[in-house]
Amino acid sequence: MNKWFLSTNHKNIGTLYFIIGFWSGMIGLSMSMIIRKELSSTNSLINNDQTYNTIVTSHAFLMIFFMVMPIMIGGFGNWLIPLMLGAPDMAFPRMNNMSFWFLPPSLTLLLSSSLINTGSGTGWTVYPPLSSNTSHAGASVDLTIFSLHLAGISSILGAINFISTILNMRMKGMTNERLSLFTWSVLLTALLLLLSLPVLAGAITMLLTDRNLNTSFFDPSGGGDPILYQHLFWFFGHPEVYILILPAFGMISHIISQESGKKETFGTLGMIYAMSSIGLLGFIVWAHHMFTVGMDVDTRAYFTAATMIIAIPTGIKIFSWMATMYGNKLIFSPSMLWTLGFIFLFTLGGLTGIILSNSSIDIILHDTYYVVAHFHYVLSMGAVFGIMAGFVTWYPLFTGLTMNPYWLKIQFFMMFLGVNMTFFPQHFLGLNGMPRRYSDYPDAFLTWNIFSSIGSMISFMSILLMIFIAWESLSSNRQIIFSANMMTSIEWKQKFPPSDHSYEELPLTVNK
Ligand code: HAS
Ligand code: CU
Repeated sequence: MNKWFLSTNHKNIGTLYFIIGFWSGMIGLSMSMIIRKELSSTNSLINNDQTYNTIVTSHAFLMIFFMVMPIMIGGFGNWLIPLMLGAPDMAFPRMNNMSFWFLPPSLTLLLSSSLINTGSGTGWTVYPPLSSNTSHAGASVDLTIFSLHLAGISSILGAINFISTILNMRMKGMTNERLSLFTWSVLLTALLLLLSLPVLAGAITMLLTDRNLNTSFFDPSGGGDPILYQHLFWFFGHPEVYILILPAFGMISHIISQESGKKETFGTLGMIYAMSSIGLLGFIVWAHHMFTVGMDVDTRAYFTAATMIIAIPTGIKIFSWMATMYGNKLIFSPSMLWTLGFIFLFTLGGLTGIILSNSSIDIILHDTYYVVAHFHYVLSMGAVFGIMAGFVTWYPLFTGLTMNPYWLKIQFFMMFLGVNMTFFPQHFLGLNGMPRRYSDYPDAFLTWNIFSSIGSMISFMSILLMIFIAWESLSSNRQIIFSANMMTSIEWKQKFPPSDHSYEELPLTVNK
């Protein structure tokens, strides 16, 4: 029992993160299926719009804070970063344990908030006045706020741990340019977390005192301003979306170089600068989420321009990945399929982001399904495809077992079909003016909604197939016989005699 509850081992803690991420992902997935069922016909299924909005809100929180972040940073980060650095463990192993164990109570608070009073039908942005005590009386929103406090503390501690580990615990000769790209991506993600989460914590704490202690930070009748909340939220919220994608960028770089015969990623230094600029620019574009609040035209021009500039470093990444693959015979392994899917669909989502960054266009597209389509392409097909790519790639390292590659390929194509069927039509719905966060719509939107709901069922079944594949692998206990990834350090040293570059190979070994 102590092995899990009191663990200070980065691999065990990583496994715990995978488990909670998977668990929350299943709850988030079930909620998305309820959403799609509600929207699959013009009748009402739930018969309560507040409940519908509460489900939408919980779905977002679960997927962002309890699925993507724990799996990418907590799971892959904990498992791989110490190995890639050649470090014995994380810098602060007991704090690592604490970061993890803040999450179950945080998850409990989030889920409880839906079970009492009205639930939090505020959306993940928790904007006042909708989230104030006038529109959301009762304790639901307060519990949501406490949940975010805990998840925030967990992430800040985790971020401090990763930054300390990456800066201080490298093996000899590991200079900044030699750090692996996944390590760089997690370092930058941790910096983003450290700088943005306290702002969210401040905003929701001000909301908490507005709700309970009669302050009026966001209440005009007391001299406050609800727009202030939006600024504070998005100063966190925009860096947050890059927090969700940067570790996937890092994993994709590794997988491409791995699948290209261990060729080094094209333009490694450029990749480092690209990720750093994305991180930096991520802090100065937040108001593209609030073009409709009545900003003056100069401010809108600035935020449009600043936002568009992010296409440049992102383009550098996309084209460098393609340049790494260029000249290879492409082998369509499950890892490679997920990676190619990632590049294609993330780019699609990125391009609709550029369209939304035009403030004049955003005035009509804001709060429509076009935005929903955009962020599901970068998240459900960007972040989640990155997770799937990482999972099928490193599963043998984590477990010593193999999964059935043919089934994995079927699973990929099934999910590829499912997510595209779900989210591509949402561009059309958005362009035609269907708003987000409503449980009903005019009949004109019915066809594409049915299409979308069918797509979501295909994705759902593909996830069931994934679970079956993992179960089959675990229960048949099919041990990996030999793979480069599974060589011991000694085997590595025999195969690759020590030279200036031998350390580059070491991070891929298993510490036996
Ligand atoms: Fe976004 C809303 C703009 C990337 C996630 N985004 C969201 C929301 C989420 C989200 C969750 O400006 C909704 C939040 C909510 O609940 O309200 N986003 C962008 C831009 C980028 C971008 C410009 N988003 C992401 C990533 C996310 C994410 C990554 C998570 C993983 N996003 C917006 C805007 C809104 C928005 C508006 C607000 C909309 C509204 O009204 O609410 C960029 O980082 C994307 C860069 C990537 C590419 C693709 C690869 C680049 C290549 C280079 C060549 C391309 C060029 C562009 C030169 C651009 C291949 C040419 C342009 C053409 C159209 C061809
Ligand atoms: Cu943004």
